[in-house]
Amino acid sequence: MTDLNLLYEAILKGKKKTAIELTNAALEEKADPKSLIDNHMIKAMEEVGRQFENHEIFVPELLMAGRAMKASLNILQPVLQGQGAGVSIGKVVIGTVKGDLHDIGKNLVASMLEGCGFEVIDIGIDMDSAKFVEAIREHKANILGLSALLTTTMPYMKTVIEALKEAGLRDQVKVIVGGAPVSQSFATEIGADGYSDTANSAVTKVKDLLGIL
Ligand code: B1M
Repeated sequence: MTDLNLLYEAILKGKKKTAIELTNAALEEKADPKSLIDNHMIKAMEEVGRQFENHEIFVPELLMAGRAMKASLNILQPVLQGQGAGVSIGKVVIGTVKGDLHDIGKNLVASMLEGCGFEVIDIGIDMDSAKFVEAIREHKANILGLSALLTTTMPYMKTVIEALKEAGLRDQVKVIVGGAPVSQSFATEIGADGYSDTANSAVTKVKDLLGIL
């Protein structure tokens, strides 16, 4: 059996190749992808964040850990997405807001939503309000998901909500916000419809907002 502590270590130390090998091995042994993510991979990123904050590691190590995490997630995402194949219970446009390059959490939220039957249009990172408006118009989405990981970029979520109002689209979409510095009180303050702190609870929140639960 694969020692999943080694997966935690591989991501923490930014060893992409090892992380890929261990993820593949765990999948072959029928490990649950959600459990791998929640119990090992996210925990490694939390530790990376702690070490970065304490100046024990620096941006290069942050980058390497991020790459190892993404490589493992890339392997797991098709499995998560496949769990909801063939159905569409709603259309979600999702992206990370302007100035923010963090996408691991956003990608995870997108995969979980897809795995639960949503059609997801992921427009990427560093997105300005015009891009969000354009995507909602084009895809006629009924949910907008905004992600931000920096205290300096989260205020931009409000700018996007204001842009939706100006474009006359605010009543057509429910807006859900998330990311490490975001909170329920911030979501309420900026006029978002929902907030969630994890990818799993984002699915429940989106269903709740659409009255699917
Ligand atoms: Co950066 N970074 N980073 N970083 N980075 C943080 C966020 C930080 C908290 C680290 C720290 O100091 N402890 C800190 C922010 C401090 C602050 O604002 N208060 C920070 C900083 C400072 C920076 C730079 C400024 C560093 C520098 O250059 N000096 C720089 C900024 C770049 C930019 O965006 N303009 C930077 C850069 C980077 C990398 C590019 C190197 C890399 C990102 C790689 C990538 O994403 N492709 C990176 C990483 C890896 C991190 C940490 C270590 C890990 C983030 C992560 O992926 N977590 C992070 C520390 C931490 O968060 N503990 C940190 C795992 C992921 C699964 O969790 O993204 O929180 P998370 O997503 C969760 C939930 O938040 C939620 O669900 C997800 C799954 O459960 N969620 C949603 C997320 N989005 C959601 C949307 C929803 C609902 C739920 O609805 C739509």
